[in-house]
Amino acid sequence: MSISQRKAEGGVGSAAAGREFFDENGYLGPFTIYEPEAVQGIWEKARIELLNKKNAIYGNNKMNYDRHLDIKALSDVVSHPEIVRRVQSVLGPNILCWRTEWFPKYPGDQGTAWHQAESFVAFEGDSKLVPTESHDGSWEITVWFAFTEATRETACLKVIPKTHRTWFFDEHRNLPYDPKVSMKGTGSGFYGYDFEKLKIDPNWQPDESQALHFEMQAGQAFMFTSRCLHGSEPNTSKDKTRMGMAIRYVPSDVKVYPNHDDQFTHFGEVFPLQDYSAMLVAGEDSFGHNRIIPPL
Ligand SMILES: O=C(O)CCC(=O)C(=O)O
Ligand SMILES: [Fe+2]
Repeated sequence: MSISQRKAEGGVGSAAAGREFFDENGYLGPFTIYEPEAVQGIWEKARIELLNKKNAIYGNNKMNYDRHLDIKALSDVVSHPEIVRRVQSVLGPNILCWRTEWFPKYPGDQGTAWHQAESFVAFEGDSKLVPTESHDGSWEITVWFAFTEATRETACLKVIPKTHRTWFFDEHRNLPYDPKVSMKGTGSGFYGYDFEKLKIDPNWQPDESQALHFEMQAGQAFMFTSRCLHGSEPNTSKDKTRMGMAIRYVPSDVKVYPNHDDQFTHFGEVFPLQDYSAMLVAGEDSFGHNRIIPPL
């Protein structure tokens, strides 16, 4: 591992040191998965496949979640050994990818407001994730994978380290979806949900001076627990789109959508679950809580 890469991982080399850093800070990375030229080729093909929703499990759904279930190139990213081994260092040997989501920021787009999550009620219905074993530390991880470069100008991810130990938001409250909702004066929003309404203390304000901004090259990945305050600032560029894919992982004891037999709704879209499976990217599933498939 090069010195710059070790530095990029927060000064940690071994898996044990990585785990310690993650437990302490709530994140790890960024780390390089593909060189920028390689990921550009993957992205150019994948974005065309994303337009074809013939085999997409949610049909013609604008969110385009979970396309790793039908697009081989995305399944390859989700199950990439360099991502999976880092996830295993925190979650243990048996890993399910339970969701992939898109986070584009087009030129002029507002930022993503500070937020936290763990069981992903988000923002209608019930917990989407329910662990059945006790866990020492985090039991869900998001790996934010950069398909394009992400800079301060184009809305790179920001986090406030160590905030994963305190809940500032109540993710169990439901919120109505209203595409017209905007979060006053912040330049940020939450895609039609007023995240401010989830604040436990309505007067609390995040300490922006503690925020770290993680610029990333295309092909890099950043790992965090969604409990750690995270978000992004507006894309102030004139012509640069940044595209992130959030890959969400849990250990195999976690029940996924246990109270959502048929469907869930999110961002005004309906997601029927008849064809849904979690993807077992490492280890085994001795629990049998979820329908699972191997990588494509
Ligand atoms: O990309 C962003 O702006 C936010 C990403 C995010 O909230 C997530 O991956 O959970
Ligand atoms: Fe998030």
